[in-house]
Amino acid sequence: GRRPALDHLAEDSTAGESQTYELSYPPKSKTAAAVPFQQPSTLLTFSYTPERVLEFTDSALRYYVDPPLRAELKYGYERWIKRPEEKGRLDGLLKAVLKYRSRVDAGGADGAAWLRDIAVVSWRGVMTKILTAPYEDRDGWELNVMLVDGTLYLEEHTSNEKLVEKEYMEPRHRLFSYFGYSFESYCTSSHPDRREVHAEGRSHPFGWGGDVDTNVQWCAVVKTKLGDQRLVIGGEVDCVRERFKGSTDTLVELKTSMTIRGPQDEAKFEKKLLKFYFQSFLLGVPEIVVGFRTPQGQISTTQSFKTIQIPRMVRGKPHAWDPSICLDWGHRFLQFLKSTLASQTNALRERSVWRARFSPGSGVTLSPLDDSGVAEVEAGEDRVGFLPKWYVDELKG
Ligand code: 0WD
Ligand code: CA
Repeated sequence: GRRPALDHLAEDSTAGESQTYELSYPPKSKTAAAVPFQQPSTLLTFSYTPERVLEFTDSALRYYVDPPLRAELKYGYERWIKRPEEKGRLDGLLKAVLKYRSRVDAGGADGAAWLRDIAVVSWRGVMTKILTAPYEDRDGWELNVMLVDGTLYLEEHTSNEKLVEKEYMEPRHRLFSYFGYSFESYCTSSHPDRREVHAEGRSHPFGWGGDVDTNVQWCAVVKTKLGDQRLVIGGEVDCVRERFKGSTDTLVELKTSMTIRGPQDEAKFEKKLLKFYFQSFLLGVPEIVVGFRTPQGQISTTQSFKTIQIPRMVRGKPHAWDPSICLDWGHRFLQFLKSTLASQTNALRERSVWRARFSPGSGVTLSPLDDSGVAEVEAGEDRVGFLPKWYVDELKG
């Protein structure tokens, strides 16, 4: 059963598999100590092809172009090639980490010492959820957590039921999520500084960047530091402003949002800005272009936001949030995971998987999975917990 959250980590009195550790709900009323966050720098980039094959190229990289006026986002919906929902596996990111290691070993990149002391490896989406938890009052989340050679690995836990639920998204919801990808198509081109030129056969609306295939993604892997914790974070990047030479300066995030028609809409948007902010901030993406749309999916205006200026914009507003609260919470949360897992006796530490659960309004619990829980995570695949065996072999080898 649940107990009230404590102010510091506490060990459950019951022994064995049922032990649960808790971290109190992130405070948002107090001011937080400023935990510094280092400007992220790119380790490498990679692409997923239409066949969903990961390659270490920039084949999926897109360039920003201004979208046409009043773009219709529902265009092409029937032709959307939708990637099936999948568990939030770290495989692609881990492949990239090994690739970077091999470049370091070959002398082609520096940072051998740095690589030996990584606190956390995860997707940017996971880190966004963690950091924005102090202001999350609706959606809970669950993570699978492992500590291997002093590094925490975090993946989002998606139960099989949840996966099925996501796959059979409500038609309306599905359309709204398509609007986002459609906007990306209108805003990007595979050639720098020019619009997509389409082959004969089908006449597309002006400025259409090509039909949507969500298998295709361009991802960046960055290194950064939260306080004393070195983080390796991977995430999808929508496009770049200028030719990409490795710097995050040119990265652009694209978003759609409902047109703001009153104070209520405005407050809602300011709340959303918290997620936009951290999602981009974590990868060092300096610019967010928002397409404001009608309920039917027509773009009315676009607005570019400088990521670092967003916190200032919301200060003093009804739905104000303070990023330092999030950074302080994130730092403490990661510390909590690491110290709890590191203090375990061997039996629980080796190949064991932990589950962290965040419930809005109550806090975080952390407990080891039992054998059937680990089996579910391994999904009958060649894994050590949720990590692919090839990765763990390489680490230990
Ligand atoms: O836990 C996660 N964040 C997951 C990530 C769960 C499942 C898969 N992934 C994959 C992503 O698809 C991507 O390959 O990991 C990689 C990196 O993801 P991320 O950058 O950490 O993901 P996030 O920041 O949550 O989302 C970035 C973009 C989204 O853009 P918007 O503007 O809507 O936030 O990735 C796309 C989406 O365009 N995206 C997805 N596309 C298709 N299916 C999905 C999905 N389930 N999740 C994110
Ligand atoms: Ca986006």
